[in-house]
Parts: sequence; C-alpha cells; structure tokens
Amino acid sequence: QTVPNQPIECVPTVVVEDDRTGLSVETLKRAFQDNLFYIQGKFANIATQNDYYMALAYTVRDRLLRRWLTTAETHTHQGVRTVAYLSAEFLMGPHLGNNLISLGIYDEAKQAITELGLDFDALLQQEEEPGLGNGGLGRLAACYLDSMASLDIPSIGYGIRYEFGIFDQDIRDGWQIESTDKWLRYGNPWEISRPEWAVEVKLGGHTERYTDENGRNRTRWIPHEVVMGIPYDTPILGYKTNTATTLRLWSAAAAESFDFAAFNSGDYFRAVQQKTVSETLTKVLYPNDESAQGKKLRLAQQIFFVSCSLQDMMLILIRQGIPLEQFHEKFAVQLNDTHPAIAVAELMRLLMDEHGIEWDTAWRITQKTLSYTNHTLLPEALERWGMGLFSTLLPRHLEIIYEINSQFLDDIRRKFPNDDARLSRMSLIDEAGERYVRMAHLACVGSHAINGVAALHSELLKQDVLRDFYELYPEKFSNKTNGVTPRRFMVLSNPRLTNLITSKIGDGWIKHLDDLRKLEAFVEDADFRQQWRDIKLAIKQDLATYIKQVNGIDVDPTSLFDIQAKRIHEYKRQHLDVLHIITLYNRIKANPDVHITPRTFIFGGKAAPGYFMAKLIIKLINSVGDVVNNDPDVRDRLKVVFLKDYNVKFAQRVYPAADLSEQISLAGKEASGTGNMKFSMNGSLTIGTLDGANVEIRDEVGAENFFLFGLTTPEVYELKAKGYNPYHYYESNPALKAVIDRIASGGFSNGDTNLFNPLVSTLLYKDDYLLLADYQSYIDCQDRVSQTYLDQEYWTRLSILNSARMGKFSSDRSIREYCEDIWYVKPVAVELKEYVQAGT
Ligand code: F58
Repeated sequence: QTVPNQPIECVPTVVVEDDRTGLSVETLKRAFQDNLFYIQGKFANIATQNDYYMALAYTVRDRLLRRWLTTAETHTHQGVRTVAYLSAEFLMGPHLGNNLISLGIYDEAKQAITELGLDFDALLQQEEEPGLGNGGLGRLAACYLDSMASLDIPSIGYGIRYEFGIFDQDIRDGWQIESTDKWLRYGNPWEISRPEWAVEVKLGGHTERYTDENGRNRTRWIPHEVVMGIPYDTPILGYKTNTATTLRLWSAAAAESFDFAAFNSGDYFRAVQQKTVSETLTKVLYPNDESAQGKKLRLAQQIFFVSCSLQDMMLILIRQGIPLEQFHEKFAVQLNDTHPAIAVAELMRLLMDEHGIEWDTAWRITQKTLSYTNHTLLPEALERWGMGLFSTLLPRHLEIIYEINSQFLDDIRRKFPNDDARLSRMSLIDEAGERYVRMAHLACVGSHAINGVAALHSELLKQDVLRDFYELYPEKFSNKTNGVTPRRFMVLSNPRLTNLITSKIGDGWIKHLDDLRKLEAFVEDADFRQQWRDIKLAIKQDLATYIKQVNGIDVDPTSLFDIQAKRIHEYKRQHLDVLHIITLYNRIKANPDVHITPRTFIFGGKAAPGYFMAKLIIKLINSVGDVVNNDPDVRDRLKVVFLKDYNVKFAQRVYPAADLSEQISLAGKEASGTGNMKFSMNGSLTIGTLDGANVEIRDEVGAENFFLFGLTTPEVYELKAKGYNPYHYYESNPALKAVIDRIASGGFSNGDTNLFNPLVSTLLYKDDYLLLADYQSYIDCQDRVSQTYLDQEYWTRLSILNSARMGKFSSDRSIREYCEDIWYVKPVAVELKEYVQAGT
C-alpha cells in the first residue's frame, strides 16, 4: 500500500481552458447545467435555489483552479518568501460575487444565468456567508487577503474553520436574540479539504528531560491529549491577476491512535466521547467583544491553529528539502492581535524540541519571522491567561516562556538598572493574584515589528499601552493605517456608482485607488452631480424597500440616511446617536411645527451575548423607534430603524445607501475603524470624533468636508485626570436633562422606570465614555449636518469629494507598506501555462 500523502506522478494532461472552464457566456451556461446535473444531481424541475447557487459556485470554482494551482507551483519553484497571516478570525463575506469580479466575468455570468431564465441576484443572495469573525479585526484579515492576492504577494491566510461562526441575530420585542450560525448546513462549495496534510497538536500532560543520541540535554513533552488538525483550503483570487492564494482553515478531529486505547479496553463509549471532545475545539467562534476572559477552550483554539499552521509551514519547507534554519527567510508570519501570540513559544518549541535546533538560533529565527499587530487600546481587551489554566494545557510552553522572560528581564536590567517597577510592569508574567501570562508582552518580545492600525492609535501605543516596550525597542514600532478592499466595498457592493466613476475616469482606480482623485475634475459638472445624486437616491430606495419588507417601517428615501453600523459597544457610543434622536423628538414635542430636516436613523450591529449594557442599548434603539415612528406629531420626519443580523453580505447593501456615517467613538478608544472608510468611499459624509482613522480620513478629505465634534484625546485624559462629573453636564444643560429625563421617566418603556435605569444611572454617575461631556458638541454638529443637507447641490459636492479623496484607504496601500517595512516580501508574477499537468 502507498503512503496516502505521497504524490504519485501520473501521465495524462488536462486541457483546462476553453471546453471545460472557458469564460464565454455559452461555456458558462454549459458548465452550469453540467454541474447542476453531475454535482448537485438534480434535474431542473426539482432543483432548489440552493442547487442553482451551488451549480454556479462550482462553475466559478472550476475557473479558479488553474490559477490557484499554478500560483502554488510558481511560488514553490521560485522559492519565494511567503507571508503567513495568522488570524483567529477571517470575516470573508460571500465568495461568489467577489470571485466573479476578480475573474472579470461578472457580466458574462449574469447574462448566462439570466438567459437560463433564473434570477442572478437571487442566486448571489442565496450564499450563506462564512461568518468566521466578530467585526473589524476579522474583516481586516479578509481585506488583506484580497489585497495580497491582487498585488501578487505570495501569501497564505491561516485560521480556524469554526463549524458555527458568529451567531445569527434576531430582534424580538426590541431585544437581541441569538441563534446558531449553521453556515455549513448546505455544504461549502469553495473549500477543498486536504486530510492528507493533517497534523497533530498536543495538549496537556507534562514534560521530561532526556539525553539524545548526541549526548545533548533535550526536553520532550508527554501530552495528555493529541488532536488532529485537518486543513480546508479556499482559493483567494486577486483582482484581474493570475495570482490565487490560499486561505487555509484548520478543523479539529480526534487522533485515531487515542481512540484505540479505549477501543481495546472495550470502552467504546469513551472512545467516541474522546472524538467529540476533540471536535469541540473548532465548534464555535467566541463572540467576545473586547474582553479577554480565561476560557480554556479559547486558549486551546489558539494553540491549535497556531501549531497546525507553523507545522504546516515547516512541512512545506521539509518537502522541498529546505533546512529549517532558513525558516525566517521563507516565511514572514504576521500575528493578527494577540490571539496567535502563543506562536512565539510554539515556534521555539517546534524548532528546538522537534527539530533539534539550539535556543539561540531558534530565538533569532523566531524574532525574525514574527511580527505583531495590535488592534486595541482598551486595557480590558489585552489578553492574559491564568497560570493554572496555562500550565495545565501548555506545560512546555510555560517553561519556554519562563526562559524567554528570564533573558528578557536581564536585558531590561542592563538597560534600566535598579528599576524594579519597570521589571514588574514589563514581565511576561503578571505576578498579581493567581498570576497571568501576558500575551501582548509575549508578542512584543518575540517579534521584530510591532504596529498599530492608525496613526493616532500607533502614537497612543507608544505613549501609553506599550510605552515601556517602546522605550526598550523604539525601532520595532511603526504605524500601518488600515485599509479596505475597493473590489468588495465599491465594485461589488455599488455597481451603479462604479459604472458612473468608470465612465468618467476609466477603471484604473479599482487597482490604484488614488486615481479616484480624477473625479475632482467633475465636481463642478452639474450633470455629473445629478447622476451622482440619482444613483444615491436609487440605492436608498432599494434599502427603503428592504426596510419595509423586513421591519415593516415606511421610510422616505429622500430623507437624510444617517447610519451607524458596527458592533454594539459603549465606547462606540450608539447611545449618543440615540440622545440626538431624542433631542430632535423633544424639539418636535415642544413645537410640532419646528423645522426638522427629515432623517432616517439606521442602526445595525450585534452585541456580545454576555454584554448586558450593549443589549440594553439595542432595546433602547428599538423602543425609541417604536415611539418616534408612531407619533403623529413627528409627521414621519424622523424614522428609527434597527436592521437585524448585520453581517458582511448585508453591510454591502448598507454602505452605499448612507448620506451620513456615524463614527462617534470617544477619542482614544477606537483603534482605527474600517467602516468609516467603506462609507466614505461610497460618497457618505462623516460625522465623527478625532479617533482612530477618522483623523486621517479628515486630513485626506479636508476639514471643511468632515463634520467634526467632541473632545480630543488629550482633552479626554485631562478631563478624567481632574475628575469627571457627568451629573454636572446633566444639571447644567436643559436639553440634555430633558432627554435623559424622558428615558428615565419611562417615555420609551410605557412608563416603566426600571427598564433603562442601568443605562441612565451609568450615564449620570459613571459615564466612562463621556457621552454627556460630548453631547452638546455632537448636537451642534448634527444641526450643521441638517442645515447642510438642505442644499443638495452643495451636499453632492462634498459627497463626491469624499469618494474622490479616499485613495489612501485602499488595503492595497496598507499591504504595500507591510511588505516594504515589515515583511520584506516582493510581488511574484504568475504566468498561466496552456495545459495543466495532472499529478505535478
Ligand atoms: C478592531 N478590533 C478595532 N476586535 O476595534 C477597530 O478599531 C479596528 O479598525 C479593527 O480591529 C481592525 O484593525 C476588533 O474587531 C475584535 O473583534 C476582537 C475579537 C476577539 C475578542 C476581542 C475583540
């Protein structure tokens, strides 16, 4: 019998383009019908919408394969350096439309499907997106994969194939209700499993010293448990290039050898149970928001995908006969936040314990390989693991971390003699209480580069959260402002605007977003402005239709669409937006004939299931909506809509429909934000604080084209330092008082004064996120927004300028910076051969 993972050379060649995977309308039609029959196994008369979706998805996947395999082959032959992007989350969004755009056959596919009498848009909508992420961090990883492929950067994304992704959100009686996201229910046509490349991951147990055959003292780890990692690969095709990279997600399975012991002792049940325990590892994505809790399963998920990925990289080198001493020359491994930070210890362990490399060499390789991106300034979000949990699950890693720490602390002692406070602040181990392993510190010490995700954020890291590390290693720090892919967030989600832009400046902007500047030449063209407005109105009309269908609320598409769509969190201050709505409502109640610019307030976003205050904010939004939407005095001038189950698929409909984008986090709290970029690209104006990437967006679009309000970060620090008293703002501002009083007195809860009390008292007596301090500035700014919207010609000019000046925020720019400053990886062109050789 042959070893199952050994390649075997085979003779025939396959002609891959034309007949089988050609790109013409006719060939697409034939392939679609062929797949419906041979893959789905259905005659058309009994095929479901999902069968049609699958048939089309396989038709597209077939057309990716030649590019995908050729890319892998080219990279292998050329011995390139590859970026490995390690992320516990990849929020990919639906694949079908995006792949059609990358292949350049969107219109052909649409024509083919339409000619077959089917509804193309309905097929696109049929795709259940892989929601393998919480929010910005996971979506950033997805945008970066798109850009790396589009820029021909040899790259691979490594993560976890959660069986259940981020929960589905329903709204009942105004409250969020969660349900399981069964995204794999009807199969996933985009992935190919590669069980022949499975690897083993050890967990628990203890370590032993031994002397190897060369007389060297070594350590081995006797685990309590071994879990298999099975890779599932998804191709990521770049936009109009031949490069198709890989997203490799690991799924946990029981290691057979471990079942055997139980089988042999006749304990069939325990054997099967072992299997269930192993598979639990990748069952579900943690829906945590910014609070790191000591969950055993989460740490197990982290070591699992990190170990699988590092072993996989080593196997890739070993198969090519490349010595592991060259690991850092062949791979640049990016840690997306601290979730994969255990890689520092795991890479050391693999190099030393499994491959016999000495500590000093292993440490040099590790530091040269790894780099770390921080995504948060919230102290409660910095991951740390309790010592009990850590030592039980990862005894060998703890030994390695102790050794790293001892050398690291010596280093600090040399550079900062007699500074014990510094030593305890910087130690990899937090000695307080039960003692903790500090993952951000581990990442900083084990990496050659550390970056924040927007200019302000990177500055604050240096001054505050990672200040000691900056003083020790200033050369490691840099800023890499986030970006988003214009392929998904403009071309795919906003075809009408894309066509208009392209009709004026050609389609070069899709790969070179700076070219959008050319639109500035058309700002004074009244026809162009009219077309721009017509498009926005048509998109708003579509969203209005959707809102009517789903929420049963009539909204006026000519009203100002004011949208806040993102995870629900107190620091993002959705409730500040609500205070504005109630302010306008109070004005109407005081004088029903007061002038009000009609507005539709739209919210979307999920709250972490265990985050009570965030869930109460959702309830408040819906309760305010119930009152405002149905009060005859309002005369439909204000509408409040909460759109349930906000995800990537839905976000694509929302960004293009906004007139105003709400980016109103407290200054110094939002690391970057990326929704801010997506809205603005699609011609929305922004109301925002000087937080995260808002600062840079405002610099780009011009202060006069951005609605700025609120305290700056230094002002926030100052106010907090001198003792912030929210109640004072409440007492001294009658409009604010009236707003809070209306909530507190049950104005949105049928007289129930208890319901929103936790929110009201938090605002009045604590208000960590300074809503009351920023209230008046926000209201004044919103009044300027309302005034500005009345002049539609002027507003349109601003809208065009916002789009035109967003070039900087393409993820292509971010990736170029990572490549030059951190990864030292160069583009590699992939050329397609006419034939693909089976078996090579
Ligand atoms: C986000 N972080 C930042 N974390 O909040 C946002 O400002 C930034 O634009 C984005 O990263 C990309 O850099 C974020 O999304 C999470 O979702 C974590 C998931 C794991 C638990 C803790 C929150």
